[in-house]
Amino acid sequence: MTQAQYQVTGMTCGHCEASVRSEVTKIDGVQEVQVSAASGVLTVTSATEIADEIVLAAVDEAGYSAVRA
Ligand SMILES: [Cu+2]
Repeated sequence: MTQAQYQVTGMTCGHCEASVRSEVTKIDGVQEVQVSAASGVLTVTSATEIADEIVLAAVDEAGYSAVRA
């Protein structure tokens, strides 16, 4: 099991969190997604490491931008 953290820009409320969670949860192999609009921190738990590009693309799909923390 592996965890990766990202810093997301632009989230302001629970709806933003839900959008990001929804897109990132769709990624193959993702087991748990924790996201906080207050801190901007996104934590992705998966069985095996997921390429940053895939997570960043999912965040982009939700309408936000992120960098690996
Ligand atoms: Cu929002």
